[in-house]
Amino acid sequence: MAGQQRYLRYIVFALAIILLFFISSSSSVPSAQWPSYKGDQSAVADPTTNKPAAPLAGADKDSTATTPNTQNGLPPATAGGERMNATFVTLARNSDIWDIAESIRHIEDRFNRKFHYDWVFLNDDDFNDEFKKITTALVSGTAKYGKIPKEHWSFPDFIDQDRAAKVREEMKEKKIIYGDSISYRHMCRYESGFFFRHPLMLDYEWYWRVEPSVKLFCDIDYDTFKFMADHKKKYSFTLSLYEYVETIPTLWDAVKNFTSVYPQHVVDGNSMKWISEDDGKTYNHCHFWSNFEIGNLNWLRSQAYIDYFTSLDHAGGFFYERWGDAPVHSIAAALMLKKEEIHFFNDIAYYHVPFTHCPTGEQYRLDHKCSCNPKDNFDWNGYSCTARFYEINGMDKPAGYEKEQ
Ligand SMILES: Nc1nc2c(ncn2[C@@H]2O[C@H](COP(=O)(O)OP(=O)(O)OP(=O)(O)O)[C@@H](O)[C@H]2O)c(=O)[nH]1
Ligand SMILES: [Mg+2]
Repeated sequence: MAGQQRYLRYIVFALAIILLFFISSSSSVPSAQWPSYKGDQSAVADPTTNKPAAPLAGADKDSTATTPNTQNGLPPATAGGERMNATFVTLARNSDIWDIAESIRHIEDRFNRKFHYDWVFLNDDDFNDEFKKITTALVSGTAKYGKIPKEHWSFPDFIDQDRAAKVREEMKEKKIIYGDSISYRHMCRYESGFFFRHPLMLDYEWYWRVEPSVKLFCDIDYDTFKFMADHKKKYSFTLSLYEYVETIPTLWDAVKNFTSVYPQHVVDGNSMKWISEDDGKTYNHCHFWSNFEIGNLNWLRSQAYIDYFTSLDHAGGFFYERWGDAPVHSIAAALMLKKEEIHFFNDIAYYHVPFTHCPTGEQYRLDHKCSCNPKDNFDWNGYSCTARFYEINGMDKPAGYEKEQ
């Protein structure tokens, strides 16, 4: 009887072992014994054609199949080296949350996940918890939230409210984009003259402006802030174009008034030729598109820039017309910086509706894993001022630019 029981116990034990073997071998979690793609080059698809790749001549079959393509990629997980005193800065409303989330993802994936620079968010209202929770989670540096003081986002007392209201009505009838908007005007004035003076921004020397729903199309494998510092740059752009004349009819008159009162703020060797075809008599409406900017905050906080902004502000055009911060910043950079202090970031592939800057040159685009269509590149289009920037600076246009015209 005892022998029979022992026999039964052995059978149960053996069945349990067999059962365990089946469970472990059918598990979906790969084990250490998971078969590798060892040497089987044909199993790996070529991402450009989606066809099986041909084995690489002389390559180590064991490693090429699974080694990620990191050639010319971003620097290591966290880039070492000197850090700059820099931050991203975004002006936004709570309702912009998902559009700014998209922009942050692009900037982080293509650049900041390696550098972890801070991000300052500014708003004329309080940011709500949802906005803060989502953006904090997305930013790899420290996210900071600031409220704009009322006096930086309201009508100055020297503005005639009735006159401003009449202008908005007229612009609405003429169907000028944002022509009837009060908040858009506060936004343009704030970006022109105040964001760099917000208490949160005073801690930094460099900024990169980011707007909702922008995209980056290529890896940026170096520190752009350090590049600016090392090369003595103060302002930069990716896209340039002609401003909508109806929004700035008297801006150039206000600029000329400023330069006559403060001739000392206009520097020798500036970019006047970029913004005027007649040595300053008239403005040709070229401007850097300021929804993207990497720049130096100390320049914007300098006496020269503050005098410039204050002078323009008193001319009233932020409210009696619809002056944008793009021509305001651009004219300042063109007149108050030396030519060499303005940088065109050909390598930052960028989109803000409706224009794209896609770097000219196929090899660059391949090396930096760019996903933009070169046909969308705006640079060599007749409505862009970038060719003019190359010409006045005596720069050679990138090889192949003619094909993109
Ligand atoms: N806090 C706040 N931010 C604003 C307001 N209006 C615009 N902004 C922000 O200011 C920046 C510029 O505004 P946009 O609406 O993008 O202006 P735009 O680029 O000329 O026009 P779009 O083609 O609509 O992008 C963006 O970062 C906006 O989020 C506002 O009333 N309050
Ligand atoms: Mg925008």
